[in-house]
Amino acid sequence: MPAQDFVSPDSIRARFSSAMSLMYKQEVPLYGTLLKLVSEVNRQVMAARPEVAEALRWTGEIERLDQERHGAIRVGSASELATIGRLFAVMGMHPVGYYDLSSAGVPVHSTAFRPVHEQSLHASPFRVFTSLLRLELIDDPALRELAASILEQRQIFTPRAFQLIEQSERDGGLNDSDADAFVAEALHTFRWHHEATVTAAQYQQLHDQHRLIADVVAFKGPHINHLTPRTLDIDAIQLGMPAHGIPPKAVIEGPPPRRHPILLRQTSFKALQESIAFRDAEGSHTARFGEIEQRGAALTPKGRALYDQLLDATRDALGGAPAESNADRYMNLLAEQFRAFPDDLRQMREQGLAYFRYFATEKGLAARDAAQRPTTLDGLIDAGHIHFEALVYEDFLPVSAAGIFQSNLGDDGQAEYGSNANRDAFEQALGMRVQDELALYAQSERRSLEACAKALNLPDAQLSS
Ligand code: OOG
Ligand code: NI
Repeated sequence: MPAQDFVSPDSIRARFSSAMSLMYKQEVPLYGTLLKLVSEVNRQVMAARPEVAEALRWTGEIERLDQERHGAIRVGSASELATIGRLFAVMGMHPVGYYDLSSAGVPVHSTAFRPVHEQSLHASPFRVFTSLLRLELIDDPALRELAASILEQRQIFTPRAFQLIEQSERDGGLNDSDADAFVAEALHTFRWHHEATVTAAQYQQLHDQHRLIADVVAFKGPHINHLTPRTLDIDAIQLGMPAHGIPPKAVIEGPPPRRHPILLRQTSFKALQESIAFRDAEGSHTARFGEIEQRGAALTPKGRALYDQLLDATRDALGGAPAESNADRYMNLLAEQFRAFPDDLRQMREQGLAYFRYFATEKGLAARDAAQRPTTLDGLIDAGHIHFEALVYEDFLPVSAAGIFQSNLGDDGQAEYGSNANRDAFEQALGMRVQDELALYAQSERRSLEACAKALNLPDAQLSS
């Protein structure tokens, strides 16, 4: 088949993202309520703070805001992870970053499957935070055996999904109707199943070891456990949730409120209790929850080191994990520590704390052939020939992710696994390397400078940041 008949992976991802959203709205009606609350708040923010809307227009994010969502799944074995990787690749989603959550008491390690180029992110920013259960961290050998043998017997992909993945890999893409078929088949992998694959007693055994283990092992597939919209004001959402009958977790994960948001702030609400048909009895399980995120600037290694240092200092000062009882004190300590992180885009740029996108302005374009004009990036910025905006953070944060996991697993009985980061083992299971997110941000920034140089008729080298 000629390649021009293939639909782009971006388009397959966009179709998949909206199909997932539709499915999740039907499965978890509260998600629909949340979407309404988020779009209401986003509209209010853009009306009240024109500078926020203006920044979103420069970067084009205003167009992707309503499309914006991430989801999360947990898989049980290396072969499931490897096939998930191939399935996501069909829709242009690649593994970025490695997250070790064992140090926070969750026996998984994870990556985010996401588009990597800014144009693809713009077309459809959908991402899936994907965790692999680490059976090797279960200390009871009999239970480990049981879990492994149950997982071995399940098949989380439909035969037609396998065929279409292979076809896409072989031919280099899918045509329009095959793409639709692929989306429909892929959706099955992420559905909720009312029937468990285990008896009530087996479920209890797995659950007693760790709730997460039961969630991964006892079911037919890696049900999507949340879909997260992006808000422009997470504090307003946190405050507004109770009035909508949605009880939020105790604290917002990530950095404190700022004029210029950095990285990622997240909050969530508790899992739903769902009735389950075990093989021998009726019962219940909690797995699925709601989450909201606010995204800000991607940080350079220097900025990220400062963020990690300030977050650690906050937790040290608190003397424990943030919870209901110390939520106010935690948020105050966080705000206090983060005074050391400049809340000003110019300073963040001058100090090399964040990545940026650069744009040639009307004024710059008008002076394109002028004999006299500034020749350095700083000079062009000062003269108003180049405008810059923060590059948005597209990834996740390990401490925050652990907080989201914990809030939905219950604060009781936190397990201890020590620190067990093992990126090599994860990549071996996945069958490929995960990409370095910092390199992706640096490339994206570089491309925007190259585009400016071209638009302004300047030699590239002149605009090295
Ligand atoms: C994933 C929790 C982490 C995030 O956005 O950081 C997460 C899970 O519960 O499977 O979703
Ligand atoms: Ni999430």
